[in-house]
Amino acid sequence: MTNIPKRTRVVIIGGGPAGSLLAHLLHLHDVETVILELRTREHVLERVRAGVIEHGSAEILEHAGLGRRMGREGFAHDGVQIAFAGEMLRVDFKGLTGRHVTIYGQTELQKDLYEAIDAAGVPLVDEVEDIIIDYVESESPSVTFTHRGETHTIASDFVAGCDGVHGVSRDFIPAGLRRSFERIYPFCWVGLLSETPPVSDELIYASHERGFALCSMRNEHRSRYYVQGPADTTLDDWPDDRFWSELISRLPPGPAGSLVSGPSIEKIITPLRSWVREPMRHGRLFLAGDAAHIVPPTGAKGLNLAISDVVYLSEALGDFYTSGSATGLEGYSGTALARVWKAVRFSWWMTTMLHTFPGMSDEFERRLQIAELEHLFESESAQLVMAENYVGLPL
Ligand code: RFL
Ligand code: PHB
Repeated sequence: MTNIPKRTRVVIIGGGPAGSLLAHLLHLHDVETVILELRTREHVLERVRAGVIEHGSAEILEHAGLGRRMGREGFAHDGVQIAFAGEMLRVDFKGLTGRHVTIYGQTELQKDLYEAIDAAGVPLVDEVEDIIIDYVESESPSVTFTHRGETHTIASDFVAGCDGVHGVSRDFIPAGLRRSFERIYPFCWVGLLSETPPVSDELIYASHERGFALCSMRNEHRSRYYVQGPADTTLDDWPDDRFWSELISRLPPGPAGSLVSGPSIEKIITPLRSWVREPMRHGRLFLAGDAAHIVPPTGAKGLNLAISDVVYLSEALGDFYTSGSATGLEGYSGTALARVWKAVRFSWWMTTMLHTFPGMSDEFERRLQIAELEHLFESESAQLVMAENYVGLPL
């Protein structure tokens, strides 16, 4: 039975990676928090999502004492492969930037985070409903919610909205003061997880007339694959056989010939969109992670942005409690959004370059796409730009 306090310093809404990492980082600054999560702990721990952790994100997790299992079980990847017109280009992250990415499932990171907050004694109240945030323009905002049929109110100094794309906290910023920016892409990804060895040591991003494909992994025995599908597709359209044959048809002969298929252990449909909500702060309510911005998964940036947001926010709150300075808190939205928009641009660029757009009827955009890919294949400077964005821009 979770003990629900009446007061805390920071109420965190949402116990995904943004919310639980924020709680952990604030604990390291000696700042007390409570996490309110809509779903059960088991549900949060079972969600299959991201796999690529930027160089800087991995360093942050290590410095926060969360790197032990990631160091043991994660894989450092020094580059990725881009497949186009039957050829493969290796973008050499290590050679170009001296940095790499780490392949470590979000599911594993979420386990590490819940272990850390449990060890720190942070209260995590799961299955909360009907969140209402009051008095965000005052010095004492409060959060009221229902838990197992009872209504509770927690008084606080600050509220952090880390409740993801379907969250409610961002709507407590008054309508007249907020703006959204959105681009919906006319396709989705169908993702499949299988107990099969990965087809390649590194990720393969494939551009093909039949549509985009991605070969990723979780470990030596577990692969994660994606294929582009129509925007209105459903899982019924994708029995395993169709998925595997579509994937293989989009890969160059080498990986197509060596790919090992097997029964799916999980399958999802992910719509692709870019969306940003500004500002990320109003009074004492702060937004972080998917609650404020969504990027298409092509650039592998969503989890990494959640991490950078909460680093900025925890440092600003840490400063406030140690020195009384509100400078970091006042600058939070601008600082976070500057980094967010660069990731939005990169994810849009990767998505536009690699997918087949149903609207490419006049062939102009297709010609531009081919020119973009050829330039990437031919130019080390273009590869450097991709590499520095993929491994992660500085915080
Ligand atoms: P989350 O993970 O959605 O967590 C939000 C939490 O808030 C809870 N919640 C509420 N709690 C209380 N009250 C309410 N009213 C609530 N409403 C919701 C939810 O239950 C949930 O637990 O957001 P967060 O913490 O901001 O983390 C963001 C990341 O999860 C997300 O950006 C990434 O998974 C995106 N992503 C990737 N990111 C990467 O950096 N690298 C990748 O390789 C990568 N691959 C991916 C991805 C996302 C994917 N999908 C499924 C969208 C691949 C895929 C297929
Ligand atoms: C994944 O492994 O799930 C993954 C990897 C790279 C991406 C997106 C998803 O760009």
